[in-house]
Amino acid sequence: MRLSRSLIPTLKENPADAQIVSHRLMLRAGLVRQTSAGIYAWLPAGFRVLQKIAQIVREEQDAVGAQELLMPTIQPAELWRESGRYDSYGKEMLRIRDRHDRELLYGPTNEEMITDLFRQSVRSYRELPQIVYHIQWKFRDEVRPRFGVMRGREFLMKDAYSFDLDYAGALRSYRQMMLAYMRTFQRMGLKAIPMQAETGPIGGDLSHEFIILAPTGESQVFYDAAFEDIDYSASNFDHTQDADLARFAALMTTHYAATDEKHDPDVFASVPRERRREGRGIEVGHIFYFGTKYSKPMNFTIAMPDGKLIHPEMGSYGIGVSRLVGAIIEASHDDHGIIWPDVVAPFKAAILNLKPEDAACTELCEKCYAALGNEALYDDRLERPGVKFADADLMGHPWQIIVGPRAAAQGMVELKRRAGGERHELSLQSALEKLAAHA
Ligand code: 5CA
Repeated sequence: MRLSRSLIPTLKENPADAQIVSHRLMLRAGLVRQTSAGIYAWLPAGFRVLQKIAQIVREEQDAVGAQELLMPTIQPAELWRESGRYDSYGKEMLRIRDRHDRELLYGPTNEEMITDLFRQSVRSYRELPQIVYHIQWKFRDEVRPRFGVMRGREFLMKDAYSFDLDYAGALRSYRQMMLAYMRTFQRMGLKAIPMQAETGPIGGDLSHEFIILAPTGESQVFYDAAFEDIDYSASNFDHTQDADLARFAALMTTHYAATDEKHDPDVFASVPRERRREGRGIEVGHIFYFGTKYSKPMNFTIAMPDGKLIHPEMGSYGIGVSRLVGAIIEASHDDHGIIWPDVVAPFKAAILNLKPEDAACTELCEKCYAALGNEALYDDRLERPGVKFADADLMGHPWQIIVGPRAAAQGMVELKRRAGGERHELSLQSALEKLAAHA
């Protein structure tokens, strides 16, 4: 992309209304713009990050056998009357009437709709277990939307739903999701800790929140520092083997970790003093086991081998895809701006043309841009070098290829790594090779 013709409106000054660093940087780096309270437009660079995060989430859901589908954002009120949540959900639910005076709502979550889809066509024990998921926009009319995309009203969520014949099966699905979640967050360079949590309006009796530690987080958390040393790289866990899942779940749940709602000071006191940690965290995911809470009132039954009918055991599993953009920035920035982890960066590299009116400079930049294509943001603007340096640091591209007239005359460029800040002068060819090797 050529920056001169991109909708990436960077800002020099800090926007007055943004209280936390990720919100400030998302506005300043031109990733998003607010269109109504708690509702954001994703501009080209921000949308690239959102899509990269969604793709990692998708790959890890697929890897444990979940099937992707897409349910609509608008749902009929009747389904929610069946579960009893139409009234209990309260003012957070955006209720709508169509021209025929039919009651609809903009979905805050999809337990009812997926239960309805399953009961229409799944009848036999032979068809279960199954896990399905979608990545879809949700709306919750939060009283106080704040912190940008971290607590929005419209936000992108990955929500998965599991259907099993019995508790043992439901527990297996729960653990498979827990494994998928740890792999997902790790791939994004985040250290998430699963913590016992309240179930809230989703309901049920087994629930974990996945928390990223950050001083600006909305949750107060308590945990055993032993967690920081666990190598949960998780590659040695096979999601199809119950023994592996049990071993993984034990690793995730042995050490004390709880949000303030579930915190038990007496149990926490049994953690050796030097390992007790207390701090703030951002909830990037939340998983729930709730048994027959929806399948029973919605009368979804499955025929067992002996002909008996049972209500399937269910769970639901959410990841805040749009919230993750903010959470990653909270975890990875410095005074100059964002430092994107390579895997979610909107562009792998920025090409900084320090003197567009210089023929050698521009020729080398064009060559570089042709080689990198869509992965590069080419700063071809007629701006001072200082502006380009500042914007590139602000936007946080993992690499900067800096092309000035003196070195360009020799076919040389400067390659800068955003994290760490090392710079090396080398030929364009070597710079491109270095980038390729870093895939
Ligand atoms: N149905 C369940 C699981 S699919 C559910 O809705 N869970 S949730 O309420 O915990 O939401 C899942 C995730 O969405 C949260 O962990 C959080 O990361 C994200 N999320 C929730 N509310 C917001 C919001 N207002 N803004 C941005 N992200 C949000």
